[in-house]
Amino acid sequence: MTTAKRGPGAYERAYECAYEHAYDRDRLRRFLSGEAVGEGLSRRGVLRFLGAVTGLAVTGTGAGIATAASATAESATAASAAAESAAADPRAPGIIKPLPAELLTVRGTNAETNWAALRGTGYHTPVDRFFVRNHTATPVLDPARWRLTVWGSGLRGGAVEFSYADLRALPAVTSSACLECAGNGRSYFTTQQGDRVTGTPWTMGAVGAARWRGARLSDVLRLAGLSPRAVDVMPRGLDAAFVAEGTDHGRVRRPMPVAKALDDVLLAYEMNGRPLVPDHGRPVRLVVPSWAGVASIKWVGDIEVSDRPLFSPWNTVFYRLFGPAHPRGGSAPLTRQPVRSAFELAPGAVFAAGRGHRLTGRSWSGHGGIRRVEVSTDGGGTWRQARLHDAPHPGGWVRWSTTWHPRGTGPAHLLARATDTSGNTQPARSVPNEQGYFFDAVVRHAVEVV
Ligand SMILES: Nc1nc2c(c(=O)[nH]1)N[C@H]1C(S)=C(S)[C@@H](COP(=O)(O)O)O[C@H]1N2
Ligand SMILES: [Mo]
Repeated sequence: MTTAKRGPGAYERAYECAYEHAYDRDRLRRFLSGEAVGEGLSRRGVLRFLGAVTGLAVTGTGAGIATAASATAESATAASAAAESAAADPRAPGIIKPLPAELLTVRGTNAETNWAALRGTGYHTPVDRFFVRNHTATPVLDPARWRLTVWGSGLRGGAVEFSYADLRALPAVTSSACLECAGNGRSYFTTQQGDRVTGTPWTMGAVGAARWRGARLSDVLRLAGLSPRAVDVMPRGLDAAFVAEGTDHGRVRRPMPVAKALDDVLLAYEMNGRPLVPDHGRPVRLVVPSWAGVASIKWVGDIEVSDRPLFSPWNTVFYRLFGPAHPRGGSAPLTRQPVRSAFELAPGAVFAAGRGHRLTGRSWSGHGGIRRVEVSTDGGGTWRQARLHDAPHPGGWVRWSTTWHPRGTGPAHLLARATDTSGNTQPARSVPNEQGYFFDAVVRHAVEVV
């Protein structure tokens, strides 16, 4: 566990830091204009907030790391490549692959998979419809010139560099795993529960399963001279620094405990049997099975290995749960993804009354395989078990199906509720948090019977 690895002092510092970062822009503005008296953040706290942000943005420089300036130049190339591609398709700034509206829905710099486009596609999500979550823009990197630098106080010696050929020469491992954004389903906090949350308003399409192939992170760390004193491992992307609301958070990076890094994490160079495409991390990305997608750093350029706990905005300000239902100062950094389900249907799909329809969907969990899926076609009144088409597999999903004979016409709601092998079942209501992570409640999928 993350908590066991960190001293209580470090945790308190993280909580304090995150607490100071926890307020969204509106609340900060209201505070600064004197409106938010009694919300628990002092003016001195705000000054420290601003100082802490600057401190976070300048951490972690090491030998052989591309500068933010060069990453920006690469992003500019990506943006113009995206502008030239597929004139008829909707565009997302910085995404290179085509984004046909039947397959993907653009949300800012991101694109989510349309669930209806997964029907009949097999276990793995085809790359053409796999969701893209970019904090900035896809950089175009040349595998022949790419280097991975492993460095830090958690190594016995100095920094060690790996080329693409070096990684390819290591034993290759293949792993079928879901990759999912912690904010997947976020829009349902608002549309289904009336909660106000911030962030990309995903429906349920910020998830995919792929066959990943690459080197084990554990092999690379051992070759780099991992010290027994190492505690945390922090990979960092080569994409441009993430700047939001005037704060430069630096390049995307997120620490994980050494125990996870040595367990099942890959430095992947292939996805579904082909070299990674730029949007999904070419030439090399991390794949951190079962964990929030942000851990799976794309375009990795360096990995800091530390003998002390590491912090970045992605385990302090972001990817923790804040709000009245959570510990003051925020939850521990998010790791394993919750249980979720989706129908392979468009929102508002239309069904003919008086005949049978095969309903299909998928369920998944970061806490194990999926043991049971129940479906309700009467808005949650009665439930029946769906047929599972895949064996429960930790880190993966299961496909399922059931038959529905709608009688009356008019609007209806289809519900799917999964239970994982650890005993977690999707609740009727998800406990809200300010940034809208981990929506795990049963989605009420609106359809129409005619
Ligand atoms: N370097 C880098 N890595 C990154 C990100 C990013 O913006 N930059 N986004 C993260 C997030 S929040 C998610 S959910 C996954 C998305 O991976 P995908 O775009 O291949 O689907 O990548 C993660 N890795
Ligand atoms: Mo994400």
